[in-house]
Amino acid sequence: MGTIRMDRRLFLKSAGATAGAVAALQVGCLKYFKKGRSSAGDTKEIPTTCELCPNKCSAIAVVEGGFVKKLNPNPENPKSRDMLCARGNAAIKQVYDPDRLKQPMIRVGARGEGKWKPVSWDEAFDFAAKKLSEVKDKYGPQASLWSSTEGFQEVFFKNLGLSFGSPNLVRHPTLCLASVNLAYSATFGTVPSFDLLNSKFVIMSGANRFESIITPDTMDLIGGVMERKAKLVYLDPRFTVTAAKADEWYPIKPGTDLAFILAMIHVIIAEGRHSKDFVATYTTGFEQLAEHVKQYTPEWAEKETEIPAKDIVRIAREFADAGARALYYAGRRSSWYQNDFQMRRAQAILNAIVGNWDQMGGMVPNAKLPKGEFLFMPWDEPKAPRVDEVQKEFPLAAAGDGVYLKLRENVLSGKPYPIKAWMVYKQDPMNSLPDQAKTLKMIEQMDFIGVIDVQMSDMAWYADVVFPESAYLERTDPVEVMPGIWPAVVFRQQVVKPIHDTKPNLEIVQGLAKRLGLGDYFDYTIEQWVEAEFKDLPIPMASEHMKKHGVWAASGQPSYGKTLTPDHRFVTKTGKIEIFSERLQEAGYDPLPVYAAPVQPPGDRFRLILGRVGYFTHANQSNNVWLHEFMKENDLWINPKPAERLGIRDGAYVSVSSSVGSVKLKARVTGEIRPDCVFMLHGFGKKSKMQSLVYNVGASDAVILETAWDKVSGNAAFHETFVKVANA
Ligand SMILES: Nc1nc2c(c(=O)[nH]1)N[C@H]1C(S)=C(S)[C@@H](COP(=O)(O)OP(=O)(O)OC[C@H]3O[C@@H](n4cnc5c(=O)[nH]c(N)nc54)[C@H](O)[C@@H]3O)O[C@H]1N2
Ligand SMILES: Nc1nc2c(c(=O)[nH]1)N[C@H]1C(S)=C(S)[C@@H](COP(=O)(O)OP(=O)(O)OC[C@H]3O[C@@H](n4cnc5c(=O)[nH]c(N)nc54)[C@H](O)[C@@H]3O)O[C@H]1N2
Ligand code: SF4
Ligand SMILES: [Mo]
Repeated sequence: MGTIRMDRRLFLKSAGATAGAVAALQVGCLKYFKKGRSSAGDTKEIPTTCELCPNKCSAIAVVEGGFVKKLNPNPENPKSRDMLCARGNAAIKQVYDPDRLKQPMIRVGARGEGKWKPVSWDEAFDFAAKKLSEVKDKYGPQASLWSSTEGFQEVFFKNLGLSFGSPNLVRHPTLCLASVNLAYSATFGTVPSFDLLNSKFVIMSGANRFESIITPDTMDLIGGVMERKAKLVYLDPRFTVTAAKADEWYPIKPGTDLAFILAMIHVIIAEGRHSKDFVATYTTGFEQLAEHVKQYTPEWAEKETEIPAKDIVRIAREFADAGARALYYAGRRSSWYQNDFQMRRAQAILNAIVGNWDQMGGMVPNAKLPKGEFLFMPWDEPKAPRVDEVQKEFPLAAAGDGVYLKLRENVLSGKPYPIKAWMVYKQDPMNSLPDQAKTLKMIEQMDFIGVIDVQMSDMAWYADVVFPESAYLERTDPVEVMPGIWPAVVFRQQVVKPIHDTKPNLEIVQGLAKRLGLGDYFDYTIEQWVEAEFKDLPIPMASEHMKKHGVWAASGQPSYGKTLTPDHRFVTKTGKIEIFSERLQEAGYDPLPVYAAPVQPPGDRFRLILGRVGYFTHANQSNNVWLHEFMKENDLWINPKPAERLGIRDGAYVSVSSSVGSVKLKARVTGEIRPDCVFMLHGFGKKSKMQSLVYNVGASDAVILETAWDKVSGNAAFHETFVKVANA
């Protein structure tokens, strides 16, 4: 493919209506939902915290006659900045969804057959406790797996797993951001925030902020970078909404961002444009870096990335000239390639050498706030080693979160020991892990599966017992402190009483704990828990304030530069920012990022890449009746050139096959993607008949994605699958 550098306006003209319309719809929907409070006679306005994605935006629920009528943004939150997105607004439909889980259920047919018996909570608890105890008696407590995704009540679930005696808690980070977090920690000793509001020059490697919403970054990109006319350079094999808004978009060859970054470093060092004082005072290993990047010329990188060398040189110069206010933005979902850690490390190093650390408009270490703790009765630490052998295989990874895909391999092989029970909280491994057939095998070999969810997810569909949690608008959750440039505390409180026979997670955990002989560890109420947390907050009358406002933010401007004193010790081995990392070297990894060209798909195949749209979160909101209006079925983006070669017409059904599975979905023939890759959204092709709008509609990418992971962090590598596309 030839090299393309697209000016945004030019592209919109040439691409016709589609890209523009999508951009307008998605960004427009942010604006549409932003303002407008309603009020009526008996109306109550109750502040709370949105739960529909990890951002934790502050919302104000308008309640009339016991019903949530509307959700408004709460301007007091500096992170969500008076914004509630389309999903946030549609949370109302989570409560009043006819498909939602309304009472506990026990499976009566075969797993996945969909035959359920509605039962009382006592029956559900007795059944699950009996099964968990049987597994514990036969195989030991370590034979139980406790998997979950972040959420305010996740703590109770994790504590149940630990007090049961299992070391095998596995969380979402190695499906999401483990490699980027580890790369920045390895370099700076911490994971910073990015001050987009004040930056002058931003480069983003596929961090699609106008659709993959992260607060405050998405708003800062609009209010900071766009309005101040700071420059945004965006690399993505797809023309996303962020590409449409960028000053320059490069459809980079997938998997080659590391080459682009190394060549930028090459140019900056060769031309002496790095921040010499900063490098000398705060970093270690610059000389090795200078030597190392000599090989990575812009001409070489052009061949790898398909971005013209002259543009790489110019971007490197502009970036270095913006200095402390230039940002190579980290991105969040870094579950891309098997060398993801090293790509993110190179970004961190590039940021370090222009001296943007702890500067206005640069990377800023997060300010934190203290919070009280509820003191519960402690239990003995689980004795067994983890089943995924994290410490041995991934010595630098966050052991407490586990390495999900390695864990699945070990569970399937039964080594180092068997896992026979699986408890799941707020997670859908059927759609969030690659290779669904493998996940199904893992399910098959379990003696017991219990799922706690608000809807009948595909994972719940294969469970033995389903515990319906109350929706977030129906419950009070633990207090959350959000570190950042503008740190804040948020509180989620009950807005309406549960309308069905559901319970908050704490009560589900307590019901199980009592029957497992672990009741004493959970002998408290949510009110006692949150009051203890309010205690150490730096807020006068914290409890009253949080109930009345739902959020508290430190006032005043961020204080930049606190760590910029020559005697400051970074939390790294040397106490400096580690450009060259001895720690990585000792663990057997490359101490400086080394480029290896990604394996290319053979002639008749395409690389499958993933991403998001602004109106769904992951795989879990396509059945929300309001959000469903935005998209009723997913499709496969394919470039017109290969489509023509294969005789594929826009809107026709195609089969998409990999070495592990095959799916059928509609083709979207579009110039908004490179010819060597295809793209599909996840969250469709559900197996659960209780997701009636999307059951068997469209396709799930989990069926065709193959298993691969990043070597250092263990993060899933979701963009390493090659697929064949043919008319169905
Ligand atoms: N194919 C593919 N896989 C991916 C990704 C991708 O883009 N494509 N993205 C990856 C990333 S970045 C991430 S973070 C992970 C996310 O992985 P998951 O957390 O598994 O993703 P979701 O689809 O959001 O599933 C969350 C589940 O929680 C349930 N839920 C929602 N609210 C509540 C609640 O209040 N209480 C309870 N108990 N349950 C609730 C939902 O109904 C849903 O079943 O997926 C990763 N996997
Ligand atoms: N609306 C919405 N917002 C969300 C979420 C959601 O589900 N929906 N999920 C939240 C979560 S948990 C996360 S982790 C974040 C994820 O947000 P991001 O970190 O922005 O990640 P994605 O949007 O999954 O993928 C980013 C882009 O990478 C591109 N890409 C693929 N391969 C390459 C490559 O080799 N090089 C480059 N340069 N680009 C490539 C894809 O085309 C895609 O557009 O979003 C968060 N915000
Ligand atoms: S970004 Fe949207 S879905 Fe996520 S917390 Fe904020 S309002 Fe809710
Ligand atoms: Mo994520």
